[in-house]
Amino acid sequence: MVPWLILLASLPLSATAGPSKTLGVSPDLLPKYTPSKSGTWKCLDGSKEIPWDFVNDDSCDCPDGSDEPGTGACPNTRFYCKNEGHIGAFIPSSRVNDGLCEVQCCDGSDEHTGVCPNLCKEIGEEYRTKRDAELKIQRAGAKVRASYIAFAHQEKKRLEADVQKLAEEIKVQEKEVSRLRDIAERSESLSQAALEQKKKSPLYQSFLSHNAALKSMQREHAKHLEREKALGLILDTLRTGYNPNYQDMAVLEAVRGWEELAGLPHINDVGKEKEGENKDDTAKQETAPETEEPLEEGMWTADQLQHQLDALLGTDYVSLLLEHEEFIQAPIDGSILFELSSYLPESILPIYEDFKDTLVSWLQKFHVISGGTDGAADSSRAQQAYHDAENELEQLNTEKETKENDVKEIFNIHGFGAKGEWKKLDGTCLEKDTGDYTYEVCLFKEVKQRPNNGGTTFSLGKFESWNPSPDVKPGEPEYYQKQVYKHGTRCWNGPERNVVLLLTCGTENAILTVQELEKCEYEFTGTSPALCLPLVGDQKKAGGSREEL
Ligand SMILES: [Ca+2]
Ligand SMILES: [Ca+2]
Repeated sequence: MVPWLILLASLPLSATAGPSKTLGVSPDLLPKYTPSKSGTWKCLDGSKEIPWDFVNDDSCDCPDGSDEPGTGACPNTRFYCKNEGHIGAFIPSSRVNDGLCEVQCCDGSDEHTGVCPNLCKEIGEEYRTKRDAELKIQRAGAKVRASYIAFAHQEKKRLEADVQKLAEEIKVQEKEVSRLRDIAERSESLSQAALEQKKKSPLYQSFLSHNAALKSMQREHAKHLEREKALGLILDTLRTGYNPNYQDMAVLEAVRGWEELAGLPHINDVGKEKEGENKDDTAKQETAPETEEPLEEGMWTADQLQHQLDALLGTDYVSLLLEHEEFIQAPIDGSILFELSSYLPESILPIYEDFKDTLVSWLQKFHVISGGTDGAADSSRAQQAYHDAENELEQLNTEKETKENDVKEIFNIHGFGAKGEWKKLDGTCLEKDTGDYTYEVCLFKEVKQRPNNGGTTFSLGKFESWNPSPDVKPGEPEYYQKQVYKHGTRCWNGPERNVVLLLTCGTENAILTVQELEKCEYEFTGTSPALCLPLVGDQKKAGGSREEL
């Protein structure tokens, strides 16, 4: 028992002699800094066993330096300051007992007692106040961020609905293109002879006669209108210029007759009329010739005749004839072509059905073809209609593709973020007035510099990417803390202007500072709620899955 007592009593003595054996040891390694029963200790890398007394004896014994955590005796080792009341930190062991107080070690534990004051209480309090304020901002910003994410999902739904609508429109338009192509091909590929044969159709001939008759009527009608106008003028002259004192009955009768026909008051009454007295009669008289018999259904009014007849007369009868032919054509029962469908695999059937009509027309073409040239003039209108329809189809397809890409972009980590939190800010413009200039950052678009007192506005660059550093993984929070805008207006005798925008979490989208670090190299700082990640505790409270909705 006695040797044990001596040993126990000697331990605190040796501990007070030098620094504590665990000085400079980080909390995770503390359990490893205990002596064995025989009073020895193994270096952390296991390479050597040394007496426990050799730990922190200011002499390097272990190859990995692990026996000197609290002194600067071993090169390239770290010293841990506990910093009670604040947060623990590491410093290089070379700074231990060098006579200088380290900022990182607010407890002064890197120097002998009494050398450095312990400031951890004040620093810790200050740190916590600052941190609480930051957390408050982060919490508020995270709420805004959640609304951005909800927006991205709405936007995705909206775009997807648009895409679907466009797909339906495209289907309809494809059928239209196919129909018009068929007509155009038929009219173009028809031999002159075959076309002539078709033109012998009584229906077509009747159309031509109707057309010729209508044209003649139109011409005659125009002539009569001219003539009526001229006669009216003659009679008007007679009406106002004849002398009633001669009592020439033939003239008076002609004047009366014209007045009745043209709805005019008698010339002798014109002067006598007092305002309001005979006005009603006159009005009745004047409107009398305008009341015409009602039109039969489908008949044209004088106005339609004047404005719509030319368009009707310009009808492309050849296209109409071909279209009519296709319209009344019944499927040919028993033909090989139509039986073919029963031999085709199901996957090909819809395509086959779509082009069946075209195929029939082609076969018919080969059947009648005689090597003649086509009637190009007749088919030009059909071609035009076909090309117009095709252009429209192309436009629809482009629009659909654009929207499909937009959908993909929303949740792209290289674009608007994995949760689409940046989509809401696409094109949002933020301004910063620095006195001489106003800087405008349109997110994901362009940065501009506008002089406040007149002058040229320069582009400082167009959006290029998020943080391009190879050390930062796309999708990680750090990735979204930096935006790069490149290829702005070239500086005079210099490079193109460009901007690095450094962002942090904030409740507002704002540009805080603008600096030209080097010629034409700008650094902006700013804040955005899109960077405010939900606090871990808050996320759990909210069920954690809210963002995924
Ligand atoms: Ca040692
Ligand atoms: Ca020091």
